[in-house]
Amino acid sequence: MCDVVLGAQWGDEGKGKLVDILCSEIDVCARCQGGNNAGHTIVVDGTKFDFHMLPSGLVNPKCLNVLGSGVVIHVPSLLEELEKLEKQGLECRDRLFISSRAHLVFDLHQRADKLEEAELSQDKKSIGTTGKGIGPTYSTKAARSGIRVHHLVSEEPDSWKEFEARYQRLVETSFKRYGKFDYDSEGELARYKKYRDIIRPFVVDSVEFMHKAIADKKKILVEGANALMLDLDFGTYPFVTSSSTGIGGVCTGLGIPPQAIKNVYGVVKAYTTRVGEGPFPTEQLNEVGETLQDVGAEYGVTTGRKRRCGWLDLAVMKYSTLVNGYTSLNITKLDVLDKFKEIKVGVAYRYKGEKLTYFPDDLYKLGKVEVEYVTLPGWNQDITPIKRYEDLPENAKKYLQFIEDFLNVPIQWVGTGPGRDSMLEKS
Ligand code: 2SA
Ligand code: GDP
Ligand code: MG
Repeated sequence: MCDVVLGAQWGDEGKGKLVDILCSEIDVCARCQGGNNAGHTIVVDGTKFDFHMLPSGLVNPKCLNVLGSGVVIHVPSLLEELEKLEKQGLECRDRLFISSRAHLVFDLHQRADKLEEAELSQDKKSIGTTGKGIGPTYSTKAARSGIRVHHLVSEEPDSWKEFEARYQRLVETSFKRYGKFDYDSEGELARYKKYRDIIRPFVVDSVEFMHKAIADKKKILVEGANALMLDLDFGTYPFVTSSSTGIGGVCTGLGIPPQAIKNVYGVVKAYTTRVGEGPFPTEQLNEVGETLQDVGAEYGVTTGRKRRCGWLDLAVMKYSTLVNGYTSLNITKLDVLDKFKEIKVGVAYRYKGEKLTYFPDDLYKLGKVEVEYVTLPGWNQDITPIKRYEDLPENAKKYLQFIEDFLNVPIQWVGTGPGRDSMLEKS
């Protein structure tokens, strides 16, 4: 059976940390969507590991790691990340498996990403992407002109010729769309010719790999990247990423049936952050937001951008719970709220004075809602040394109970710091 870790808000909830902790008892850790736009920071005994493209399960030496067919792969970044992790002492090469069906991200896609953003910015409508070529790669995938890993590593006669032809078509389509720009396509092709042999040993049919692992009763953990509110269908479109970041992406990105999924862990930051543009109803453009940003060290792991901050939004969480069906929650970064005298929680939206009973599909509406808040007392205590849930201050427990009651989903873990040992399990 597979368990799944999913981001429940706008990302950076601390999924990587939970994945790392769970992976001590996991045989296979798999990513099903996204690319190196993701950023997961894991802290082990004071050493910080940053993951972008690779699964966080690599920190655990016994865990095998898979990049599924729904993932998009920028080969040079993957190799760079691999080398960096190896320099930090992680033996990764024998434990990494890449789906032959995954699509390749070329530098070309990254250029297109930036050109697209520049175009949108003229009307002040940029998405605030990470610039990693994610949108353009999923676009070429959907347009059926993308290039997959098996195209790169094939040893069939003429396969390299076919790869070159597909690549040239991508370049030409891009020139048609954005106008001809200066681009070293020959240089890129030459690099890919070398990557063929480097990448080939990692490549597997991930459908076969996953189903064998299921049949062998291996413990599998799926690591979600980004989060539900960035989902292409269910997020705050168009201010979203271009993959299925919710529960659906697990099946479409790994080729496993829903019956194979057991627990769905929703990772929820005790407040809310968002990086990039788009509506954010509980955002605090004031001292509260600045304190959350500062105390929570809220900077993008991939781009270094400051994350926007605000109160926990349970209207978002209610919607996210509906779509993903969490079986339990991990509330993270509770320690960041330690010094607040009062803590607000968004519980509902009003539009034109009327309470909304659903999460708005239309960004125009979402941008205009008024948030109804409940104010809860803070605990004004450093909770970082606490090692048992029972020992949390009463007001912290009340805050957590409020979330649990509102969403009707049990809280299983509470994060009180970035390290592995700063995770309280609720019995
Ligand atoms: P993209 O690059 O096409 O996926 O961007 C589209 C939107 O998705 C948001 N997005 C993210 N939001 C939070 N965290 C992400 N990962 C990095 C991190 C981000 C960083 O862990 O900090 O370093 O800036 C991530 N990746 C994509 C993005 O901001 C756009 O709103
Ligand atoms: P992810 O994308 O969901 O994996 O999250 P990120 O790694 O992008 O961002 C979460 C950040 O918060 C990382 O720097 C973590 O080390 C840190 N973090 C995770 N859990 C906690 C926690 O409970 N408390 C504190 N203070 N930091 C945490
Ligand atoms: Mg992140």
